[in-house]
Amino acid sequence: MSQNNFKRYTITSALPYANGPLHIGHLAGCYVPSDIYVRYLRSLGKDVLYVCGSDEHGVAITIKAKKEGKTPQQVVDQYHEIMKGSFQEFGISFDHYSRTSAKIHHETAQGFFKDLYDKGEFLEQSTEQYFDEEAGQFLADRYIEGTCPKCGNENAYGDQCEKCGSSLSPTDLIKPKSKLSGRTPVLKETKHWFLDLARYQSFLKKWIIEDHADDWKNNVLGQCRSWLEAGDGLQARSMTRDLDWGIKVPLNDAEGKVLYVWFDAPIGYISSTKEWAAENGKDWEPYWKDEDTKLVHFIGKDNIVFHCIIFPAILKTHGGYVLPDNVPANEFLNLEGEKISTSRNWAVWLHEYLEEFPGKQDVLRYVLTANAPETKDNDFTWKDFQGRNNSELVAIYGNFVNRAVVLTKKYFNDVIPERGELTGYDEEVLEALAGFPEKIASSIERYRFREALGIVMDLARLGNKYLADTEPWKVIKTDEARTGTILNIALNIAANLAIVSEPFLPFTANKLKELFGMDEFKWEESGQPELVKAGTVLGEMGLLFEKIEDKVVEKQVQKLMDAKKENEAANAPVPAMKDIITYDDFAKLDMRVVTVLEAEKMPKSKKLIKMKVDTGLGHRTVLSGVAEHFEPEFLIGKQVTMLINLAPRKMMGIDSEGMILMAEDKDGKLKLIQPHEGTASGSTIS
Ligand code: B3M
Ligand code: ZN
Repeated sequence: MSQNNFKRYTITSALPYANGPLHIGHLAGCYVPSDIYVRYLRSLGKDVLYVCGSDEHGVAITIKAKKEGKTPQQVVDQYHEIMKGSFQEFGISFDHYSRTSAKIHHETAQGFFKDLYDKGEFLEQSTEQYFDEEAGQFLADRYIEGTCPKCGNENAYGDQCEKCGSSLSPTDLIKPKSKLSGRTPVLKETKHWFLDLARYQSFLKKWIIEDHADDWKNNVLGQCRSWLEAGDGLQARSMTRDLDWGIKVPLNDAEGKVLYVWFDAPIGYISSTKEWAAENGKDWEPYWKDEDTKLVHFIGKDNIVFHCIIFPAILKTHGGYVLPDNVPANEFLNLEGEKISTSRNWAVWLHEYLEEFPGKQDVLRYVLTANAPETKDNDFTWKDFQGRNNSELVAIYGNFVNRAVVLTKKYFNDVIPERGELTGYDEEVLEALAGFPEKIASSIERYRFREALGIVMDLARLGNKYLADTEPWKVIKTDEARTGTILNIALNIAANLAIVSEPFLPFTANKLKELFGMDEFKWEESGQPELVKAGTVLGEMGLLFEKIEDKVVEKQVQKLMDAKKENEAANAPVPAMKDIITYDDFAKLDMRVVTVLEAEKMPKSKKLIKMKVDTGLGHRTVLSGVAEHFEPEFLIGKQVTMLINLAPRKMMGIDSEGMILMAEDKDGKLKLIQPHEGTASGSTIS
């Protein structure tokens, strides 16, 4: 299992759907872990290729396009750029970031399909599927809604009921409805190409459950087992869809059909490699075909079946490709106790984070790793974010490095002092230092990034403790040479810290690199007692970490609460209709356009504003409970609508002679009801 048995490394992380910006769940799920792993391999000097790209097909895209009133192409163009930018900003160091709309990808995916087709690997089956006669198209699972047969939820999807979690097929739904037209769809025959997974059952079982029992993560093995050991075994799965967005099925009798997005997406890793190779004058094939290549897929848990069962079956059948050595899938990250949700806006968006915490990419990387959902779902909270920043990054890492640097500046003019004779304690500390890189590496190689980061922080703790124990700020008063030795050792611990923390905190490590004038991060050089030499002049470092105040995180929590309220309001039902009235009832209401002449807050009232209005029939005084919604100045001069024949009512000692009409939003916000411009005061409303 040692890294050294492989000649090169192909590392992939899931291709995110180009249907929205990235949030912390994406980073925690697979991008930060894969980036840590890759940076570590690079610092070992390995031949590593790290590829990714945008997943631009499937109904995830077409549904978004429909919702935004855009074409699918416009949607993917927009989000591809946004996602690519966010990855760059967070230091996710892909060698190449492609997209599945690329020509090379269409060709590659079609090539795979054709190859499997020619080998007779597909079962051609005609089945009846729902068709929307008004929209003139077959309906993908997610385009059908209806009542769940298991729990009665009226908004179950064609593939799943989100309320009771049952997995469904569209024909299971009671009262199915097309999301395109709202009509009841009809069943119509359509032909599709199914991958007969049963044929690979025994191979997959041996490869995963026997060969990888010891090195794959338990959560991954567990899911694979549940597929492979299910009573009726692996079922055939359709690799094509009736959809007008995607990669055309490369057969003559497949008009209007595209490849299933999960057929083409993983092949995107290969296309991305081809594109990278073409742009860099390299050969792509060894990265996928040479037995000495270690292929690792970083993904989230919802992608396990596709990466451990379906894609390997495709690669195996095609032949000539290596299979993944590991698929270290993470569980999910929740946010403040609730599932992250794009549609409910319950998320921390990366572009917004950067606006509010500029330059603090490493803080987020740190928190997401220290609290990574490696073995179970985990929760991101702003309180934890603040705590880890203040009491770990600032108090341990930052404090240690700062003290060593500041004292060197103060006592030795920024020059790393000579190391004199070592005490027993010095030797002990240097010996401990030497043991760190291997421990950290061992955790990284087993995909235990939280654990690895914990050990990195232990090294910072060691440095902190060393300074606290040796007290150079006191020793300087009596023994400059000894002070020099202490700071020399402390700075060496810091330089080592730079190397071993670089995979996790690349921005911070780079500052240390500048400080020490190091040229590259070489893992093999870490652990050395004299990594940086006496006489070296320290460069500029800049601030590493700074305390985050309560009010800053409270604002973030508030922002989430606001999003929740807004969302609840948006989804709240519109109030039901009141009882029917007759025309005569209606005709009794005398509603007019009036103009507000004066408006002021009622003293001692939170809610009431007193207005004087021109009704066209004279001036009236009205009290209106709108002080929490409008400033009096805003109302002056506005034309609004008023019920003028409402019996006067005394409020706070004043007669209110009528009622100003308001529209009330679902979230309780009031809006004025205003006439078309230039309507005279006193105009009747009917
Ligand atoms: N786009 C699903 C997802 O974003 C899918 C991953 C493809 S990896 C080849 O969760
Ligand atoms: Zn249900």
